[in-house]
Amino acid sequence: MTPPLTLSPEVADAVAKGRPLVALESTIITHGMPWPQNLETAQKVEATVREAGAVPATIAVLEGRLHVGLDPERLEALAQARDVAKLSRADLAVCLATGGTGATTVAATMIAAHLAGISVFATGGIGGVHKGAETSFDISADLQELAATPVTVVAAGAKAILDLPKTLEVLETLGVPVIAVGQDALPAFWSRSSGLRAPLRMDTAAEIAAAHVMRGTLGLPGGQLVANPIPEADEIPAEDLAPVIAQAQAEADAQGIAAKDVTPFLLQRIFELTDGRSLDANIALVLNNARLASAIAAHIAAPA
Ligand code: PSU
Repeated sequence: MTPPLTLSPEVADAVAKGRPLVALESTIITHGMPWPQNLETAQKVEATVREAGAVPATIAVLEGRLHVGLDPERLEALAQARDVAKLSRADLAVCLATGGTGATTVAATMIAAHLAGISVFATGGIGGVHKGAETSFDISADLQELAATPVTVVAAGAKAILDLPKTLEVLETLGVPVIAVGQDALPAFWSRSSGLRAPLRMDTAAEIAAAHVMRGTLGLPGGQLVANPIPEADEIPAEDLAPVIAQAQAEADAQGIAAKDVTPFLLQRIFELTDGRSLDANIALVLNNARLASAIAAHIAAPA
């Protein structure tokens, strides 16, 4: 039996010809950003990947098939859909086997990208260890996926709503390379620096591509987390955000928000509390990540 995988004609052609491809997730569209900025951003990200010479492959589960590459109509329908499932490693097979529809998180998008033969994936920020995890045990399945599936994920670090020191510790335990791009500090999503030193630093797309290929040569499972700082002009200083994040987190705790609902709740509240500033920054950092991911994909497709 083969997986119920549907590659768009453009993606199938690029895979067959060994052209650079960049996988893109859909949870950021359905749960990460409000309408209509979610659709506008998804379209802009695809256009950015194309301008950079790669082929975008937005991934989602539609009526029991894993789509890699969405046509404009499907992308728009997904962006407008309500109550879409948020799929991670645990629920992907159940959704496919029951003919369901759902958006893919970082974890599920990595699985799909790997099945389709795509090595590089751009997103905003990965999930990680939530604040208070010592009692809630809330740790994103994205971390385990980075340890298991050989896809290089370009993000602006882990989201600043998380406990970043604990997230780094878990990634270290899992053997996931965390590579800051062009600086020593780990970026913190909306801000360029988390104040923590990243375990690794690389300055060029070519180096990052070479490290991806080397992991494969060594037979190491798992991918790389490329932590690309948000452009300076778009960042929100960490000290401006800290009280906002604390308020959103306190509201989530008071309302008993748990499991998969935590991240979407926090992102939405921070959007409201910053009068949309957090969304502008989120869009800017995703586009920035799409550009770097395209350059890495080009180097993997045609090594120097
Ligand atoms: N990047 C963003 N916004 C998002 C996400 C990433 O800029 O909403 C999504 C990704 O799909 C990621 C998920 O996998 O947030 C993390 O969810 P959780 O913390 O529940 O694992």
